[in-house]
Amino acid sequence: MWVVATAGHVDHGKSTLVRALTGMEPDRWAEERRRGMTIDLGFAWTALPSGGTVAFVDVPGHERFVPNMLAGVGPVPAAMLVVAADEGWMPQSAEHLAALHALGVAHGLLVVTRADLADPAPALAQARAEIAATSLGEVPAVAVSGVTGAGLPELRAALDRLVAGLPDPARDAPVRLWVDRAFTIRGSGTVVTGTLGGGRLRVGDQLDLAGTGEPVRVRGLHCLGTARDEVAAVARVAVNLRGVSRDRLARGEALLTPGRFHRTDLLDVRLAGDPAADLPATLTLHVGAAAVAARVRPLGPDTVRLRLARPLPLLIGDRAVLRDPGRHHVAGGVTVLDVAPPPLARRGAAVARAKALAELDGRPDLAGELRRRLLVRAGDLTRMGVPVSTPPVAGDWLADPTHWRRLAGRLTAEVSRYAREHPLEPGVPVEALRHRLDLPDRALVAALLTPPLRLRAGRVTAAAVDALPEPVSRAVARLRAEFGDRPFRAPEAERLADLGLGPREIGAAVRAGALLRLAENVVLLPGAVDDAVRVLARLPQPFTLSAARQALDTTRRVAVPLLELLDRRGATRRLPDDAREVVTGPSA
Ligand SMILES: Nc1nc2c(ncn2[C@@H]2O[C@H](COP(=O)(O)OP(=O)(O)O)[C@@H](O)[C@H]2O)c(=O)[nH]1
Ligand SMILES: [Mg+2]
Repeated sequence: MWVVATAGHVDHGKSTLVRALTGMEPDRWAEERRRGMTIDLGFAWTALPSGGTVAFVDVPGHERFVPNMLAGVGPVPAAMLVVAADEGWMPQSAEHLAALHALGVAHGLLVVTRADLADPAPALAQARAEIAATSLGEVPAVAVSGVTGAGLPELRAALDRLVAGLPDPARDAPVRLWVDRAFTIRGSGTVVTGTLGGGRLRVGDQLDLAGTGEPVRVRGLHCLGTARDEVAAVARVAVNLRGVSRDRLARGEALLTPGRFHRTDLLDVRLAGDPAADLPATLTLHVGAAAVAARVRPLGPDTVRLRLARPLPLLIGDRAVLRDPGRHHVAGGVTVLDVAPPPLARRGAAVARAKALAELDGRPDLAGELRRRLLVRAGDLTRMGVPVSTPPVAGDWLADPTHWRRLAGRLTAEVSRYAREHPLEPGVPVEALRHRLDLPDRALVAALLTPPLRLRAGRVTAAAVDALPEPVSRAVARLRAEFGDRPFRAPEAERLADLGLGPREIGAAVRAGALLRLAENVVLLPGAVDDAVRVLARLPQPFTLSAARQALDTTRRVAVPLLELLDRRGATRRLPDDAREVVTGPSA
């Protein structure tokens, strides 16, 4: 089954056309039939020549009911734009087309109706040109008369070709069913309807209400007027719900697969077309079948932060319409860039955020999200609409690779520092490391450990150091204490000899990860490499050997082999004139 929404100016023949195609009455209300005007959404369906079924969401054309129109087209990926031959292009032809464009609708059909009343050619030519400039692009066009039936076979054939070109829905996706109607049926209780764009529904399923998060159960399902045990996308569905009364449900609510969506009242979006400069402070955000007041805070030239009056289950990449309800026109389309944006409390945070947003395009990007969030739970990202394809570093934590390497370096340095400050303790308590590295979970500390570091009885120790012969580990402990706050002042050869650290002992300590050997009789503590990179990164780049030596507060005897080691590890780069620079980015 496929779902197509109508669009077009009032009285251009949309409902007449749906009636002629389906034999069903899309205007459901007595008032609509009395006034001969669609006020709310109508629903009807028919079999196509190919055997497939197309359901129509028939929308009102009157400018007063544009919000209803938006609720109907919001979840629907294809549109049938209707223009009357005798009236041609009119204001709501343009406004409806603008809404379809704002939502990024890419599949459509132009129908010029009332072709029995006037030559359809001029209306057709103008409408085609208007449509060609939008997300719909070049669309097929058919001239019909809903009264004489002329052109209807061609229209059915064109609809068949239209639906054949629609993308296949993701049937294993979680369900986000935007409610476009809610009512009570005597004997059954609460029923909601909507366009199921992805996933599947079964009788007995538990779903969450987006508004409150409370659980509801599917008691019955109807599709095309028939009871079903299961309905897969794409479909128009009616869902009979257990566990919720009618007055708790309204258009704009959504039924969700539990735990699969992030409900947010704060989001960052990109505006299409017009710049953000002179937007009113409050607009209405139309997304899915929902319409919610939004406070607008401009960030970049085409990016804004929206604070919603109530939370919605939004995904990165969702398309929506911002509309000024007072001025009766579509202010523009938005693409959701971030549904869990950082607060803008610090000074300069808004400017930094605008810069970050300038690089986003609404396509979920795992590497980019990790780069911005550094550490994040896989479940949190999938709930925002980001597919996760990399393994977690611990539990369901994902880490940005560069950040993770830096954390590992900091962890080693913290372990050494702690050992210096608490020489008598058998290692660092895990909680102390978690706190010092500002990690949200102790499991991350454990995951950062690499030999010779290991976890024993809630503390992190350099395991192999314990395995060194007593005199050597005691000598290393003395050295560690003597470094004090000058980590690059390597002890003189005589001092090493005094402590009983000859080449063999030093070799054992290096293998155990307790010392770092730069050259014969030149040793530092293992954390010195990372410390040195941090110190050097603060120098004006590039820097000379002498500048490095001074910054590190050491001598040529240490600085020369230390810089060579950093070169080999790719942390620094030696330039042709012998100056160096710190390599930033992933290889550092
Ligand atoms: N002659 C003629 N009248 C039509 C045709 N389609 C619609 N109408 C008339 O135009 C008026 C508005 O039609 P309707 O379907 O309600 O327009 P909507 O507001 O776009 O849904 C009604 O009086 C219809 O009978 C057509 O193809 N030929
Ligand atoms: Mg109508």
